[in-house]
Amino acid sequence: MTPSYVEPGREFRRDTNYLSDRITRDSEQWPVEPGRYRLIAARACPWANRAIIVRGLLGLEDVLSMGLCGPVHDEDSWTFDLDPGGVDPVLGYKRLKEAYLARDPDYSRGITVPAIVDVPTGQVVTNDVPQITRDLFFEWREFHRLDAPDLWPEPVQDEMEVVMERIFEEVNNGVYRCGFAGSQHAYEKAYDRLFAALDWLEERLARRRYLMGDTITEADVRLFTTLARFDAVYHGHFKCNRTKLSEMPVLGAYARDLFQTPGFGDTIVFEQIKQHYYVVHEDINPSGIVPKGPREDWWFEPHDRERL
Ligand SMILES: N[C@@H](CCC(=O)N[C@@H](CS)C(=O)NCC(=O)O)C(=O)O
Repeated sequence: MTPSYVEPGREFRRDTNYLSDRITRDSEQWPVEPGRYRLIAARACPWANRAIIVRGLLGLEDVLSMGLCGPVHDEDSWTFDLDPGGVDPVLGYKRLKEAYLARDPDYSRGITVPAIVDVPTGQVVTNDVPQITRDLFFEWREFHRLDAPDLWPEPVQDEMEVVMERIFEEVNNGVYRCGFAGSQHAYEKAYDRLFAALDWLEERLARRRYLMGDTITEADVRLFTTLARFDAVYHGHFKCNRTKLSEMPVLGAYARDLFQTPGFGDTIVFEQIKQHYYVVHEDINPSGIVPKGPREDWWFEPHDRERL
């Protein structure tokens, strides 16, 4: 039986209970160690996309390897169907589930990406989305490339937390709240909240190139992964259709600016993104048909954001 994402009559509720061990410099069990861990992601998933972007921006590719699951999955969740023989070459697994069960044979919650796996034991260490990128920045510093961006600038950290919280609640999760609403009322409430937040961002970004000012931060990474999927998936599949991203002048140009920045657009594969949402969420798209559009050339148009 395929899973159902909509709970009839209810607002969408996200499971944010994670396997929350941390890989840190001074951890006895899970110390930062080059070559020891493997990030498991999927190009389709916005939460995994954050980790892919941050790993790349910080230049951690040589110390933290990455495995990628294919875009579609069944009730047993993510598989390594993109790899030769359908097996992750490092972990030897066909399914990500095997790494979760290696950690806890009774594991009964979501088999989610991103997840970081300890290669020697084959166990998931963490699938804690916000903590993963935070730790890649603060705990793996010794291994960052020399010109790595400062994704958490000290002077704006407090304000950044507030901005990121609102972006998570209203935008990153807001699109899911629209798409998986279990009643007309829940959907309309979710839609209003989402577009109120996008209007706030449209205004905020009219005055500055990036969310926190002149430089790219973690907050931009978190917003980008939702915006990148907006017209391709959320506008139609999740019914977030007051306006397309491409119809919002400021937010659209901001998203294109990031997309054209090395480390952002090059992580996006629209075909996999569309396949994932339109095929996996059978309850809201029973035909499983994946739309052909929208055209992708919009992403490469000039953005004129340098003037800010
Ligand atoms: N559950 C995490 C985010 C990770 C997540 O939901 N990933 C999705 C893909 S976009 C997933 O792996 N879903 C698989 C499943 O639920 O079976 C959160 O709420 O922050």
